[in-house]
Amino acid sequence: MEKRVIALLCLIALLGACAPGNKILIKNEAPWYFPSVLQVEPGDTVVWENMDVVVHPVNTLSGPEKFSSGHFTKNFEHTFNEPGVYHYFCPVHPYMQGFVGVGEEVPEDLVPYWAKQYPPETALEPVPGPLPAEPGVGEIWLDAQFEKVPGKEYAGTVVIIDAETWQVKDKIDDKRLNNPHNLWLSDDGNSIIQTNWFDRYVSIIDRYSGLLIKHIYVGESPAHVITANGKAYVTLQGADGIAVLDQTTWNVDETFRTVPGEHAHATGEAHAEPGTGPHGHWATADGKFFSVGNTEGGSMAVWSTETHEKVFEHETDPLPLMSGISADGKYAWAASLATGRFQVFDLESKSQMKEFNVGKAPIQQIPSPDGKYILVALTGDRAVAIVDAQTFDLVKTLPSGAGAHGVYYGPKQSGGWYAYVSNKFVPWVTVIDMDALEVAGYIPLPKDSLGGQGILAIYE
Ligand SMILES: [Cu+2]
Repeated sequence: MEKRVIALLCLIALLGACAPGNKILIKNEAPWYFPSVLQVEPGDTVVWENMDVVVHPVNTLSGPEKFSSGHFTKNFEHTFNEPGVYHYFCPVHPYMQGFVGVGEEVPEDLVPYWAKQYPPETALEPVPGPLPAEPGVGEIWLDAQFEKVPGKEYAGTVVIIDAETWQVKDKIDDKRLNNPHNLWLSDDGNSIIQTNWFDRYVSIIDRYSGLLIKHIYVGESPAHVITANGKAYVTLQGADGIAVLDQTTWNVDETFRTVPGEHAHATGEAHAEPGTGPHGHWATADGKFFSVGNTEGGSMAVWSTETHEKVFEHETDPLPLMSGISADGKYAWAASLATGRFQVFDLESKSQMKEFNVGKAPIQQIPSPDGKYILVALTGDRAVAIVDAQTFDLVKTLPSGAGAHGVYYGPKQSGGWYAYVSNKFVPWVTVIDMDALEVAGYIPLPKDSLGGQGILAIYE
């Protein structure tokens, strides 16, 4: 055969192999983009096909040109004309990160360890230290959001730890749990309210039997949940809203929007504009106000639970995954996943009063029950920062684990508090002694129970 013919056949064969190769599938399990690193040539078109039920916008973090898909539901395509390396992510679930190398190879060290392979190499790290010497009280419920269970379609389980023995005593793997992200105790202490971040439902779980007793439609990408005034407030990150649930009937009383009018995606339509993407929130002690981080919109806002009106809003650096508020409602704060900038707002004068760098990639920023400190999980530093809640000075930073994410507090048996810190990419929970401000120990998890995000101590 002539050399030219062979070359042509090879080219046809290559094109045949290339065409489906320019597709990236989006799924609801790690590493979310299949493949997470794709090589193409200038002029090639790449198609993202969303296999999941909720939206995953494609936004560039860095690259020769920037683009943003908006809230597409099924397919999004982009033609890459400028050569170079493109780093993109999902602004709703920011650990979803992928790369397109256009006529250039993607440098290995640019790809985050969790996007490279799953489970990541950190999952094999040995637990760094012993169990806490002093027992805690009650139980710790942990959302192992990435855990895969054979026969269960969606990722995620809820792991229950006995805080007196530090042993895992149960695991909830109901088939309906879909990327369980954040959880809260009902006011009567009988139920756990569990969000399913890659779905449209909130699960109500019986605290004692661990059975899922109700599965309620709330809307796109329910992220965090808190309670106040007999209600549960659930942020709908993909639908730009807050669903208000009655704790007696578990019906959705109403859903108010964090953008004017109805969100187009709530009706199942795609739309081009990015939303506010409300994610993590926190309420005052009297339950009259809560503060929320608008992850996609790059701001924080304080809402009245009585009028459902926004009483304060301020810009933040990109990707604030949460905003907290002091028990007395005097101060609110938010930290940026992208820059580590921690901003504090005086809600009386309605202005920013302080800012500082808290560390790399902060996520939850939870005030301690005694009001003394705010613990900030630093997913990028694998650490947790302790911030003084009166002066808003950074007190110290303690090691936690890869993907440090969530914080919650539970009592020590002899009095005082422990903080429990979840870590997405290692199988343990870090325990901080809030009197000594030191690591008290580590709670090992089953090796597959990765993805630790929402964490809740139940001790009443
Ligand atoms: Cu997403």
